[in-house]
Amino acid sequence: MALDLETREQLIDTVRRFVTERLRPLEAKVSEDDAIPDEVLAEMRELGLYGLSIPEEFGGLNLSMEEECLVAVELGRTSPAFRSAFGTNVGIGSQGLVMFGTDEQKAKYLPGIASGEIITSFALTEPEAGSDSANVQTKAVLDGDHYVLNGVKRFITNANKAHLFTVMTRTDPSKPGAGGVSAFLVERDLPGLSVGKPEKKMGQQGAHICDVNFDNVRVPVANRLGREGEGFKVAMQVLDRGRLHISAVCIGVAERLIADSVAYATERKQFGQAISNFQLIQGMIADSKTESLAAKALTMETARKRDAGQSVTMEAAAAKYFASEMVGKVADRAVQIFGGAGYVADHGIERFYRDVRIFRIYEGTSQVQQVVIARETLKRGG
Ligand code: COS
Repeated sequence: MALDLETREQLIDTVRRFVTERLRPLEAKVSEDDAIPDEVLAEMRELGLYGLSIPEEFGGLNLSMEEECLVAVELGRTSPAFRSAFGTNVGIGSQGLVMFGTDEQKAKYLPGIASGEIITSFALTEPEAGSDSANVQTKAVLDGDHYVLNGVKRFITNANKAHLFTVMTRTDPSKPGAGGVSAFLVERDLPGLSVGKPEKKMGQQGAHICDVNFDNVRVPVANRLGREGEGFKVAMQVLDRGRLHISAVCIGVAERLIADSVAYATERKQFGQAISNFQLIQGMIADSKTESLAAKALTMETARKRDAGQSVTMEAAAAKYFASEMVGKVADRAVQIFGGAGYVADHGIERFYRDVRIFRIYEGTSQVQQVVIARETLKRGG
């Protein structure tokens, strides 16, 4: 349900101030320490950031998709690792439960997810199932009133902190593709579940991804999400939504980098004047601004369509594709405008350049988005 305009503005203003005053000064430290300070995580909980998308009856803010995207743009104006801390609770870690959960499942987990006491992760990817996510091999075999899970999940965001995983498994080995996949809510402390060490990554230090191993993990039948064989649909619908959220974050990062580039170009002098006077610099700023505005228009229009109840599989893929490629180009131009200063660590520009690279990969690579866009367009006949 949409907030009234005044409340929406207040929320956006609060998030903007938190980002500017609290998070931005910590960017270099978080990157160096590869950790977000506990007191900052506590403040995020107090602000309600873990519960942005959770229905009000369970303690969340129940934002519409458009509102969530507006907030995500604000959150994008700082290191993306900060958003990642609660991003799984807002998106891929909680939305399977919100969309497909039973009343009992929702009552059990959603209040803790909204408050941030329960951290969630989305466990789809496996060593042999990346873009081909219908190929999941993690098995769930029915045994009385439990399923027994065996397998490995890979690159799972926030797995090191998570209390609850949405896990896509194969319950029907006779169906090799999407039809044999079922989703489960799996609690972290079940015997046989273990989490690997955080991977060393190119960027977004402070956000972590790990393997999750299942060795005869007994999960109650009551924790199945949706029907048997419905797990792939759960994953795809969660991702349709998640892709819009990521698009909005990309726009926020782009706006930040454009502002930083403008500030630097205005102050930096070469050939006796500010480099912002040079048309070749202006050309880069104009391209970044134009592409960022286009990504915002597409993302917000798609969010409003989703709020109106329309299917946005194609449009969300298009937004994610365009926005993630856009922010890659904007980050590259920012390094170029900063020149040598962009390549060294002091201004944080090279850090953003590395941080944004993952946007073209996770929640579906650009190539997967192209496939989704083309398939849907062909289906619709244009
Ligand atoms: N919403 C609802 N249902 C969907 C759907 C969606 N967005 N997309 C697909 N489905 C359904 C299809 O309708 C189909 O159902 P039926 O068999 O009943 O017709 C079923 O799911 C299989 O769909 P499809 O044939 O398109 O599956 P593919 O194996 O060809 O996979 C891609 C399609 C590549 C698009 C999919 O695997 C994908 O998105 N991969 C990337 C996954 C990803 O983003 N990983 C990142 C990890 S999370 S950070």
